[in-house]
Amino acid sequence: MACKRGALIVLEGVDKAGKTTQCKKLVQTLQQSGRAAEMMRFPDRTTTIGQLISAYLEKKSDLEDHTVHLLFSANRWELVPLMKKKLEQGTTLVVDRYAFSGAAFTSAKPGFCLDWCMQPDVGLPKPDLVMFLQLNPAEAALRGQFGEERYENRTFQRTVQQRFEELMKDSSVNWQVIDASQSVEEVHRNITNHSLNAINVAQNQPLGELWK
Ligand code: NYM
Ligand code: MG
Repeated sequence: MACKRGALIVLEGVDKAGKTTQCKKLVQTLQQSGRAAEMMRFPDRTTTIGQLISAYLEKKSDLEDHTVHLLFSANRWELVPLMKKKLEQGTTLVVDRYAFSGAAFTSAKPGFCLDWCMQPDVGLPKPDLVMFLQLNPAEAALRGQFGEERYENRTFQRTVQQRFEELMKDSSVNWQVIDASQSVEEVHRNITNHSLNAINVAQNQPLGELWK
């Protein structure tokens, strides 16, 4: 019998919501329960394209806005063969940001509409579950200062949050909103429950295509 496929699970949210911490904890819990699971993150700064993106985010280089948007998308597409292979082998992928960050961040810039920003990512492997870690700006501020990278300021993040809210209206995507103001352990419990459910459902379904 062919092995059952892994689930594609994505965590999204504005900066400081706790995505990275929760991705790591989820992978650990899944592995401890005997399930194959691996973490990925976008941008993946290790590839050649990822290094261009990283230099841009660190303000070491300037890139034209459309260009960097397409690089973020290309950085996902270049990893699609690997993602598909792992999923087919039965490994669940826990992904820190995906196409939703791509569309939300670029469309928060003047002159960009959400629809244009979504197009380059149409047809990517469709997540079986997207959890949006919801944290209000006041709460996020309590978690400390933003870093030095591009986009890490309050006005921009407020617009990003609005763009995410637009994206969450799309019922073709399995969105779950998680209250990220709870304790790390409480958030983790919520995320684990949703994930186990998604893993069960996904194993009997073909992988979908995003926004198609
Ligand atoms: N970002 C992330 C984008 O602008 N477009 C994308 O497609 C993705 C995946 O990069 N502020 C932004 C959001 C973040 C920044 O992410 C780097 P991280 O998770 O801090 O490395
Ligand atoms: Mg960050």
